[in-house]
Amino acid sequence: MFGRKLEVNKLKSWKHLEKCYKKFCKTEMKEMFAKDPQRAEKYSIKLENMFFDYSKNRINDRIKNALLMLAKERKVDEKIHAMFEGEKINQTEKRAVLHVALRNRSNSPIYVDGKNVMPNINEVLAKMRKFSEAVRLGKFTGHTGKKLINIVNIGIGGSDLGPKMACEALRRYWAKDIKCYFISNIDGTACSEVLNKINPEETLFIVCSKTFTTIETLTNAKTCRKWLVDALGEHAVSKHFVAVSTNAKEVEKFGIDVENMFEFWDFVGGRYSMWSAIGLSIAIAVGMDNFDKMLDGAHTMDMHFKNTDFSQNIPVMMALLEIWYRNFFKFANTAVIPYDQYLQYVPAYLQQLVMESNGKSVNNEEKFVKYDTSPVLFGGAGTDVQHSFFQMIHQGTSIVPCDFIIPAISHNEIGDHHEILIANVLAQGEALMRGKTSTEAYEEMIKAGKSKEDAVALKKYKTFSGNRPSNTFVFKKMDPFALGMLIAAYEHKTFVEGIIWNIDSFDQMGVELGKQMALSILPELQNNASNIQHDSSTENLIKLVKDLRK
Ligand code: G6Q
Repeated sequence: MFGRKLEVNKLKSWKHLEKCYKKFCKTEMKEMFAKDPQRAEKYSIKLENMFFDYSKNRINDRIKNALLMLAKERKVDEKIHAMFEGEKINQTEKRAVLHVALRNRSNSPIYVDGKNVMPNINEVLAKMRKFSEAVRLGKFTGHTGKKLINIVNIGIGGSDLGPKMACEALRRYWAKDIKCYFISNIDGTACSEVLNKINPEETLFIVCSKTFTTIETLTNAKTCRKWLVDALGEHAVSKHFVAVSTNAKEVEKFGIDVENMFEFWDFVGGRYSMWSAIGLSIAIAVGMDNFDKMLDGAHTMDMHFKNTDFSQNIPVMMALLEIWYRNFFKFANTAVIPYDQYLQYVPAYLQQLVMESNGKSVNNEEKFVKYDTSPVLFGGAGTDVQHSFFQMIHQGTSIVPCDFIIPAISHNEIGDHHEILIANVLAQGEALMRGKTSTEAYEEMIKAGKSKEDAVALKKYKTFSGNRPSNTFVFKKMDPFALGMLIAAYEHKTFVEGIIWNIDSFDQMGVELGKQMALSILPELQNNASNIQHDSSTENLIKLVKDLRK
């Protein structure tokens, strides 16, 4: 369906953007701000309690229009429509892409292969409500009748990062007596550290795996199952283990009753699955009403994305700005910095969303692309990261466009902490944009009492080139609705970039390669015969580790 023959970098709008780049790449943002008092207003969008300021970017109206032309030429609107209509836009896996159906609060029918998917989705949501309420109220108890207060999510990648990020983001909404834990890594430490803290009688394990064949998850689940059976006996399993999967056969084979299974579907990609039953840990921690509010927030963003003119469309503008930097300025990195401790896992979550979706080099016509795709995304919570990688953000030779995320009200308003926090983030954005000339640096030092000699010697080191872009998202408070909006905005941004780059954002061949390769070396480590020929480095390393483990 995406059978467009003209390569993206041959399009008229792309060529026009190349010209725009040549003409404007040196234009200073601070000059554009000085010339246009309306700039902040002009380049910002408000949606419900979310405010998106993109005025600190190296754009003007001409560039914005050229970027919008690119979206038009790439027929972004048609492809958005195709996703919402349940068309199989994941072309390599021949699947529909319907995380939007999971939060389709209007309940309007969405058809895949002629079948409306909404009744099944609603059924699972109802099952999640019933089960999460029973756990929270102590009506569904453990084998010995004790309340289940430790919720352990076992899963990896998309079956871990979303629930872990959202549970942490919404920590202040947790039921008082409930604690959530996440076991993802195959490293035995991940399992041990959790199991050492909890009592089996009070523990519910949620095994999350779309395929139910992922070695890390199954190994961790087996270890936890044994731990539970050793403590409480085989009969206890049905009271302490539930599964979330698309694969009932494997769930049963593992030893979890399918009655205790929450279903999801192959039209939900792993990294887009926290809105499905993969979010069960979130629902138990914060309650289904709050989970629903998160879905409401995401749906609000979905409708905005689907129905709003691109010039005022938050995810589309986010994507176009990134394309501008990635493909024309050749900026290879981007950073996301939430100024909210509870959002500390958002960068890790987005790392997967963005890099797994768009870290591709073959286009939808089976050709290698001749332009850059996904940037490297990194980040961390402010203000911590100001004391680590911000040196590079301010003065490094590579420019890193930043997204700042700020809740105006903290969940923990203590003294003036939050005002100091906000002052920091706003100062960062301003400093990155304005920079500091060597004359300013010199004068500042003289004013602070430095000798002229020292001030001359140091002024270059204290110069900041500025003109470094950032977006700022402001929310009233980071509640479930706001979180839903924020995450959905990034999902759609990623999708739009994939459309423009003409790649399939919904497969993950690289992750699958990793799964396959680990299995090929395992028998050798376990002294089982293998006739696989490795390179000499790998052979040496296998031998070294085996010797050390003797
Ligand atoms: C996500 C990826 C990947 C996946 C994990 C776990 O989009 O496909 O991160 O989520 O590999 O897979 P399972 O859920 O099948 O265990």
